[in-house]
Amino acid sequence: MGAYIDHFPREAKLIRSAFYTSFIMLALGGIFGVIQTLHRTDVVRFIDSADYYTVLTAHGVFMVIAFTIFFLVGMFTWAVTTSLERPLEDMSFSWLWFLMMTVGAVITGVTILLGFVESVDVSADVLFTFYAPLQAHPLFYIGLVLFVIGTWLAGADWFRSWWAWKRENPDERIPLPTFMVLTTMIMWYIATLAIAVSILGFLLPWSLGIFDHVNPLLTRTLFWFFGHPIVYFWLMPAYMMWYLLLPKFAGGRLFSDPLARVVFILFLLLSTPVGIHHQYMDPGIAEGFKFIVMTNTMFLLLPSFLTAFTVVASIEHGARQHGGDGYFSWLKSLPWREPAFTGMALAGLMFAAGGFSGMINAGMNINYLVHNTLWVPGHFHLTVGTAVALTFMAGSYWLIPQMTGRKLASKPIALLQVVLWFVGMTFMANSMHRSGLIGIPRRTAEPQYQGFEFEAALGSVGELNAQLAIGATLLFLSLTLFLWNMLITAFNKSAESPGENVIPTPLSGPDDSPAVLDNMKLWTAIAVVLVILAYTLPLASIISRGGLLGPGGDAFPVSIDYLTLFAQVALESAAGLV
Ligand code: HAS
Ligand code: CU
Repeated sequence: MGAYIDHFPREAKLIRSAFYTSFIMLALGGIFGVIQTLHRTDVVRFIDSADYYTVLTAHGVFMVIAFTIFFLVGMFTWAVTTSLERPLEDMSFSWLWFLMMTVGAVITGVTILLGFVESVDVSADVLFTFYAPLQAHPLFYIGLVLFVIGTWLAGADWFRSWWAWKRENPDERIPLPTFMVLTTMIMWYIATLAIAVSILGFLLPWSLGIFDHVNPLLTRTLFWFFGHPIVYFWLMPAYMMWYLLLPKFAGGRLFSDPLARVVFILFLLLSTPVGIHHQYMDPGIAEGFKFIVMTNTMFLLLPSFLTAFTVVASIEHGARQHGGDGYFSWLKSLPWREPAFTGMALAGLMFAAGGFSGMINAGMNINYLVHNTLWVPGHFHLTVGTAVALTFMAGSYWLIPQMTGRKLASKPIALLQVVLWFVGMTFMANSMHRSGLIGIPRRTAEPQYQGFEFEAALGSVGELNAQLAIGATLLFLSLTLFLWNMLITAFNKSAESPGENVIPTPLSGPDDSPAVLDNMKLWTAIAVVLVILAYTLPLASIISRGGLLGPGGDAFPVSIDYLTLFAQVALESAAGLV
């Protein structure tokens, strides 16, 4: 065994291209991020407030669609080829999906950026959620469609590798990394069906002028059908890195392969039937449906708790192999000087906080307090903005040398970079959560609302804004250091063996788990049934009242509380029985 590039030079090139593209997207997203924070906190203002939504849309789309997913496809290609120990089946097909994703991302990206050019009548200031009635230029949707089809083909590529491997190894368990890729992709196929229907069936024809209007509640609901699972589409590659790489870096082995499989299956089953927890405040969806969704969401905490347990146990095992002891002093035996380890561990720690703010979001009644306030961006800068982004950056310090055969330009700067991200995000997320609690809204260039005094019990608005601006500046600095390190590494003359591309075998391996865990057809079927159960009635009720194409009639009809009705009937019949 040597570095990845020694075994799979052709795949390494594809993975490198995916990673570099993702870094370019990260750079663009980062620039817009710092611009908008300094603008809304009134620290530095050089854009017009009217352009704020162009900036915010660019920040969102470049970060959470392009950066994350380009990185994911690189990561998953690494996982499948490494664990099946076989090259991709057909490189020209692989380059095709990569090309499709790139063309799609460029079309959507350029359409958004043209919003800055007043002389051209093209824009897409619709934020990353593209809720109707906000309308983008058709090219925005067309780019997205191409991008998503690219990811579908990428998934097909990995499935193809697995099928080919299975023919040669009919009796073997699916290797864990490939298992993670397959379950994630099945979830993605189910989730993206909704966004395909929403874009191709409604939003694109509407933007082309074929329909006069759409049903905003319907397209929103279809968006969140996809929009919740997408957050796990970002998270699952990060989890994969925590399961496969963190134990390795800590000098140990994964505690339990079966538990990891259970976690990924739970994500496949539960990620989609919870999307309505983003719509607790939407009128037109009955409270009963929202209650069911809240229950599902609370179950969905389980795989993350299992992950916290398994990953920390594996790290502890690693530390104890290297002289660590005591209840907590084993923490000192961890390789804190390794940026890849430290970055991922800090990302995990921050995710614990992000997970807790997620639980608060998920409570139907508390959600009313935080929805549409700065609390929510606080939540997702800890989750996608740190658990995912910092893990990807930290992982790159190991992955890029694997893919290039070149030495990492500067380890100390890499270490500084991951710590800076942690510190910057501490300021920013703290400020955002607290600002949200006093009612400061998200998604606005002018949060000050003249004449309105926010209750300052949790800190003055000035102090919160200062923290936000300091946080964003540190993050921008951290990002610059990361990109600089990657750029120099890519052109580094000194080639150095980057270490072995091996994933240590788990302490409890696949043979300790029931074979049914590997039954992809079964889990897909259950996942589909759960989605049907969760969405048929809400969608039917939205369509029956608002129509497929919306107003004309009432856009947001009165809601009927089915569950209350159901509970009433049940109670009355129970009373009748007694
Ligand atoms: Fe969320 C809104 C609920 C997780 C992203 N979320 C958002 C939005 C985004 C987002 C982008 O129920 C805003 C969308 C928009 O623009 O409107 N979220 C949850 C819940 C979870 C959750 C219950 N979210 C995520 C993840 C995201 C993400 C993951 C991205 C990657 N979220 C919500 C709700 C809303 C919402 C509502 C709507 C709010 C509203 O009103 O608009 C859970 O999955 C969280 C579970 C996590 C845990 C933490 C476990 C801890 C671990 C750490 C282990 C430690 C290690 C370190 C490895 C229970 C795993 C070890 C180190 C050593 C040194 C030992
Ligand atoms: Cu969600």
